[in-house]
Amino acid sequence: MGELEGKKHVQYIVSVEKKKDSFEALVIEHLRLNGAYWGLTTLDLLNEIEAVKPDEIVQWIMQCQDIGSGGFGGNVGHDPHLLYTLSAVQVLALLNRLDVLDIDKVSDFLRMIVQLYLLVHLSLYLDVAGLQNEDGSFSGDMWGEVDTRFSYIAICCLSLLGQLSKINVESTVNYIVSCKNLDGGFGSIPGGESHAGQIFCCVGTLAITGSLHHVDRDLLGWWLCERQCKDGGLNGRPEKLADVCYSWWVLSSLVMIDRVHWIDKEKLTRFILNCQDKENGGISDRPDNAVDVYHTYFGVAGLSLLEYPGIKSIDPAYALPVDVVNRIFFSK
Ligand code: BD6
Ligand code: ZN
Repeated sequence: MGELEGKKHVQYIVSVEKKKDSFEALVIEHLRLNGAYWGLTTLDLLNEIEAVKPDEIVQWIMQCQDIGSGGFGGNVGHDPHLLYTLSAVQVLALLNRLDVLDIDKVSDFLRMIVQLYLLVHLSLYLDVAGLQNEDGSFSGDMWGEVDTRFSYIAICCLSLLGQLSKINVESTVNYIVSCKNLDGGFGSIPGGESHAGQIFCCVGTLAITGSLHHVDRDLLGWWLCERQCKDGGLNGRPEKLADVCYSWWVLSSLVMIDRVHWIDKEKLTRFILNCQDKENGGISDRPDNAVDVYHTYFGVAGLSLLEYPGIKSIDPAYALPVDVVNRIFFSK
């Protein structure tokens, strides 16, 4: 089995950061704040956060904030969105610079979005019978695949900011529980198909709020470990190909419910290592494909959960290095 090319991955991340006018940089322009989170967390997990200048990053992040609402956009001048607000909070936590935030302003933005979302969801809920198909399933199209992600983002950010009391945690937990399926998994809406990404969001929300007793650990653990394919990699739902990023979505959930020993760790480690570009650094979704920062991060994060030597431990619920999470919660 090949080894982890940690140094090459660090070079790759730093080079993407510098090539601001390359094709890849253009494609991810609207995702830059997410890219910063993926890239910087990878560097930190590999013990190389010194490869970047924190002050410049903090300054740029604060330029992505929408002054009116308090939320963050994906880049300077972009509309604020929950997704980028989470990345901003995570990167500032990583750099130990949460102090630059006006915490009330950011948490008011989160509260407003959550309330708006619950309102929309509730009115759709009343209409739900009209969306039921003949086979009893629900058509979720009009909601998209975003619901349980919103719950996770709000809970994760507010918890990191020490502001969980700003929203109704109980109703958020109840909503998550209503998305639980008979197979033990979770979907994006009540009745939505189980999907590893949504399972992470739901289990993560329950873990952060101390509500994991709502999970049937054996049933969900069974569904999750069934995600391991013959090639050792994990897929996101039945019949799909293995993909490095699901090493994170599936494994983090398994760790949170204490069932990670149900998968073949060695085969999965080999699958992730086989997705490395050994010459130029970076990790791809599956062997021989082109690398990107997203899969590089989730590959390294997956290896961290597999306790690969030389990588820092990552917290499965907050998706931040364990030492960062401990600093936030235990050393104030
Ligand atoms: C998320 C994660 C946690 C909380 C809330 C969230 N909302 C959205 C996400 C997932 C987000 C992320 O990882 N943030 O850190 N994903 C993306 O930004 C990717 C970007 C991307 C686009 C195209 C190719 C590669 C990466 N994204 C928008 C996706 O849809 C990816 C696409 C993909 C990756 N590999 C194969 N396809 N899919 C994805 O993130 O799936 C996991 C998922 C799905 C639903 C809910 C949560 C996680
Ligand atoms: Zn992927």
